[in-house]
Amino acid sequence: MKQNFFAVDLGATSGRTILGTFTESGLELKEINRFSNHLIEVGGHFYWDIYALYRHIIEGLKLVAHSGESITSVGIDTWGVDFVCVGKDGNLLRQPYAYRDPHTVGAPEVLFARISRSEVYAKTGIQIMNFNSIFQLDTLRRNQDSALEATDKILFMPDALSYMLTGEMVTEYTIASTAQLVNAYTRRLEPDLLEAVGLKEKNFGRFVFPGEKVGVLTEKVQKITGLGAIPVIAVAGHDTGSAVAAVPALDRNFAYLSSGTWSLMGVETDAPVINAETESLNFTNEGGVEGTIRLLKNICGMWLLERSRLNWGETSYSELISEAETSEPFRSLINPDDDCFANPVNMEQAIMEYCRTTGQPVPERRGQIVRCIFESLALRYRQVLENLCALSPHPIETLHVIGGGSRNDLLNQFTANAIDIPVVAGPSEATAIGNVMIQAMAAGEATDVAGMRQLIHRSIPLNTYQPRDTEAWDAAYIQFKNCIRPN
Ligand code: LFR
Repeated sequence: MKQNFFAVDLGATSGRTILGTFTESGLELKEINRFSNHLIEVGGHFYWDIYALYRHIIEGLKLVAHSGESITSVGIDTWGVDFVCVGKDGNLLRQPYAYRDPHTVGAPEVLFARISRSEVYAKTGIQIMNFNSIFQLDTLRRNQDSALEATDKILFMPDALSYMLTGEMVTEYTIASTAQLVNAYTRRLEPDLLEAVGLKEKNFGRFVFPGEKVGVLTEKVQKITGLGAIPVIAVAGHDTGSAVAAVPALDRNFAYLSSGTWSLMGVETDAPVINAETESLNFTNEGGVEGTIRLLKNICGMWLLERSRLNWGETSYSELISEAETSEPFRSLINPDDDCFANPVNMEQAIMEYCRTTGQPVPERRGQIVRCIFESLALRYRQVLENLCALSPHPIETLHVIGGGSRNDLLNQFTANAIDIPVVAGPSEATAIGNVMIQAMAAGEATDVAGMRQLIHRSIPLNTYQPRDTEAWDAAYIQFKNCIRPN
């Protein structure tokens, strides 16, 4: 019988549900619903609306039920690090804080007074970013946050939504690894780190790995959706973990760039790579599927454009890209990872201000802003790739760009030019595909990731970009390095 896998893929600015089915010709994906996701600012803090996300998932499930299609299982992936507190009675205690909330600025240094930075990094291999759950939890603890004080269980976003659907509480490994509370070697929650933030293992759900069953839809959910007791599978709950599982590579000699709100650039390894270099360069070792590790770095990605675009009404991406294409090259550059771009009130102004204070021409037109963003991203990719080449256990011959950003021809070409190796772009729905893959493996319809990658390689159209104008990009790289100011 034909098996349909219902993938829920939630990003920081938008979410979608997708029905994935394997056919003779490969993998077929049908989008069921797509919706926006917003940071909600209340009293100077930023939250996510988990109930709205839940409602969209229910809507998606209903749409499939009404269409008469069957669903074999459901899997949920989301962005990393954020979580909800659940009380003893099973109720969610507050909407989850969003990782861009400024309450964690300076939080790592406060924690490191009790447990050193090197010890935290040596155990987890996770790059220090102030929004990692460990720092969020420590901030809430210091602030005597009422939700944390009343919490019985902490559930990460995908696990919290699975809980709302099934009533079962789990802690899935890939999403937990983003928290900086998992030991990279034992692949379990690390008691010393839990203790450092005042928690115990009993404050988390049953620990599971991708492919394990969370539970089945509760009777209430069955009733409102019109579906049966369908299993919910823990996929790679971390979106980047699902996306990288779907890189259409046939060997290991590649780097990937998972391109969405963030640009995640890295390589896949069989074991954690935790040493003095990875620590000083602040590279992360996130947990992946089939025991793999993603040695990568977060780069501020399409967030720069998504946020700038808020000032530009309904202008389409293709219009903005063509305006960038006809703008002057290398007029002004920014460091995409400068702190000033983390959550500015006005992104366009923040970019202009950066150019002004670094003595560069200030972009005035939209096309100039967009060109500045794309060129700066491509040059930052080059910088991170240089580090990766030194750290990676494998040679890097190709860059696979996956995710929504892989549809951006201009940026793909800029990237190939900047890094001077070929860029292979696609699939753009890598995260949903990875999510479906893990469900298919759990259902016995697929055997392993390598086989799935071959299938994606065969059945999804990919575009290759060869490097061009490399001399001009070499000169621009020097210009880029000169415009970087200390964070
Ligand atoms: C991408 C992502 C990144 C994570 C960031 C914040 O969507 O999951 O991997 O570092 O969001 O959670």
